[in-house]
Amino acid sequence: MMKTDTLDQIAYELYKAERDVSEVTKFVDQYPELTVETAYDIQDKLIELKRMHEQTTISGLKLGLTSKAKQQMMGVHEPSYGVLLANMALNPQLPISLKSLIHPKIEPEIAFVFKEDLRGPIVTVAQVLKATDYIAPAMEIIDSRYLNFNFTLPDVIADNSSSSRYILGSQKYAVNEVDLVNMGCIFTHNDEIFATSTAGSVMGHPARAIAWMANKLIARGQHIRAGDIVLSGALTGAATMHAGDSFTVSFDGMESLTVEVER
Ligand code: 0L1
Ligand code: MG
Repeated sequence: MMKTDTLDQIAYELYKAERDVSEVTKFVDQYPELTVETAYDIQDKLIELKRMHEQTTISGLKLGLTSKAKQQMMGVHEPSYGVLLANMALNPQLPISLKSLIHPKIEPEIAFVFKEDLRGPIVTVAQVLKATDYIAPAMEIIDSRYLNFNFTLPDVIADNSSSSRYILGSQKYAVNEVDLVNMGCIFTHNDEIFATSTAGSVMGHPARAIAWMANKLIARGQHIRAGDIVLSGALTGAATMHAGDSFTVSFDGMESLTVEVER
């Protein structure tokens, strides 16, 4: 069992790393007893710190590590989740400044916005779809606070699953307007194809990742709330961001979403 003071201290170090745009080294080296469950306790503390100091509110949740490729890379068998805050939302009409980010990467996602609460422990894909108000193309900027993105599963969970910023397209789609298994996705970087994928690359169906999360959250007394935005997991690998870059995600049947990085 790790002491509460230690959990508070790790949460504060992660908060400070983001605030000061600096990196930390992974905590499992120092605390090999750090478990996934304890890491979610640290994540809760980190979110409380950010809400208090940044005067912001929770806007939703994100899935991470949903692709088999990323899970194998990290030697884990399950995804992770993190919390989205209102001040992480960026407007796609405005160029993105990298000034406050450490080593940002960007990835295409499908956002689900909920009209009903969704509580585990036996949430199904059908229930996720029924509780969804609309979906929208999205991108997530991930910016691990760990040196060189070097971490284990508990480390990354404590660090709010590397979440940093998110961008939603303005068009809304009903869940039955597109094929959430076979829908193609092309992710371009400076007009060159960076990667292609299909919606089903996220655990066979992005709503399956959300069902997994709803079933995990209830064990911590938490749930998806009406109004929440949920990023359901990356469809491709993440692209490193540099000044002047442009990124576009085009999903079959949905309006494409482009973001530009400040020069
Ligand atoms: O959203 C994600 O898939 C990121 C989860 C954490 C892994 C990473 O930082 O690469
Ligand atoms: Mg992501």
